[in-house]
Amino acid sequence: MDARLEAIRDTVLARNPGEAEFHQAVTEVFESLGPVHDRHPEFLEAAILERLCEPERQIIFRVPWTDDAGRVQINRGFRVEFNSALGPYKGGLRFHPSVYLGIVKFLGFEQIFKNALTGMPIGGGKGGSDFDPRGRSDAEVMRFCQSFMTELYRHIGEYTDVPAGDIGVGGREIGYLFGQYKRITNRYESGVLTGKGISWGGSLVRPEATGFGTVIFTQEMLKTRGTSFEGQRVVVSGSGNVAIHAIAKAQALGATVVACSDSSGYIVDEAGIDVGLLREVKEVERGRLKDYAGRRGGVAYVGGGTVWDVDATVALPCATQNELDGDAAARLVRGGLLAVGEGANMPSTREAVAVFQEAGVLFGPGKAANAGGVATSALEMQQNASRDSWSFEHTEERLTEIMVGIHHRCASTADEYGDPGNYVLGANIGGFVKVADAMLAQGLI
Ligand code: NDP
Ligand code: 2IT
Repeated sequence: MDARLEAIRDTVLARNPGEAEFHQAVTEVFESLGPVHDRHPEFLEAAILERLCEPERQIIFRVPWTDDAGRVQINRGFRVEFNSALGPYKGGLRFHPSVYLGIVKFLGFEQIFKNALTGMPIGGGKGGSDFDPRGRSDAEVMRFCQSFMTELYRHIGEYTDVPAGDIGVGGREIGYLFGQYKRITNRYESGVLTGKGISWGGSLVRPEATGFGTVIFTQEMLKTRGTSFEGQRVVVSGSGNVAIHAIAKAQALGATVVACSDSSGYIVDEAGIDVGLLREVKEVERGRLKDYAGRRGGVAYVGGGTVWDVDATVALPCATQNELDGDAAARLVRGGLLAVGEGANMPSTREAVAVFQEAGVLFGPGKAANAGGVATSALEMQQNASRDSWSFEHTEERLTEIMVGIHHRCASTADEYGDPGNYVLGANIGGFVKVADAMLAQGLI
């Protein structure tokens, strides 16, 4: 890492102790930014990096609620409003027991650059709670969401901060959150949240957008090697929102997706995953992958272990951060891996990324490859602002244009900085320069 940037990075780490994922995300971005600061010394003079790493606002709050047995439960809520240079803070809410400030800050930091890459007018933010929705009834989830919004509402708004979903937050949760916001504020402010239901201000394609976008981005990478998804053997991790739609799109483009996972294990379905059955089990019944294996013949269920033991030509990590380490990366490379498209945020460790890059594997980092979700959220905001709703075809066309555009921006930035094919460099520099220019123009704030 450039020595000037390393000194700034060390100060950031010391100021934010114990936040390992935030440290990792900052380090990874800083490793790309040396050449930009050679060309733009004004960014150093204006302390752009120091400012970028300090969130504009961090909100931590108590979320009290009662469970179905009448017992009082207390969770912790977060919203980190990281950077508003390009537009209102924008980013999802994660409900998972692992959530703490370091996770919210890593996600919020990544979101700044991701949102910049989309070309849409959105800043970066993220939030969530250590609430675990697993095994909770709808009524419990509703009471939790209502309590969460009873504090959050005063910090958000269509021109201020626009949350959406992430792990553990899907259409059901967005519905309860929107209902409580509307009740407290007495405003039908559609643009305050995205990922809404289609009859009350949601956008077609938003549920599919992250997974579809990841596959579109990966297809663009494959094209640079004269190939496509046709005939590829694909492994996907996770079996939630992003994974399901990545599987569907990859198979629509002619690939066979032979494996996917949840936090308990993984399935191997050599015939290609039956997306209809997967959605029935995961989305309708809120069941486990083990149930999928029980219902479909010829499927192996492996409890525990790692889905990255299954050979693939294309890997799409769509579960969570640091789920694919250096050893797994080396195994995948030995098995004939051609490309990786990150549907999740920071799923590959820094060691894994190094293994992929050294082996010449096409590697699309999350902040570029999974930007289709937030980009379609911005399309939802456009529809809300104009009180309009677009067709599936039109919206998917916009998503495709945006993903092709992000691929082009990353690839051409990597070329410009003398490292063709390095999408990590292209994404980090491409996102950073846009935000840094806006911050310079807006003065010392
Ligand atoms: P979901 O909650 O719908 O699904 C998450 C999936 O990942 C589940 O299969 C879950 O398994 C698995 N998973 C979660 N945490 C862990 C863990 N600690 N260890 C192993 N498996 C785990 O979330 P999404 O599909 O929305 O999100 C997946 C990833 O994509 C996240 O990294 C998210 O930040 C990212 N992302 C999401 C976007 C969106 O629009 N939703 C946009 C861009 C990125 P189990 O059911 O067993 O918990
Ligand atoms: O990580 C992400 O980009 C998301 N969870 C989606 C954010 C959004 O505002 O749609």
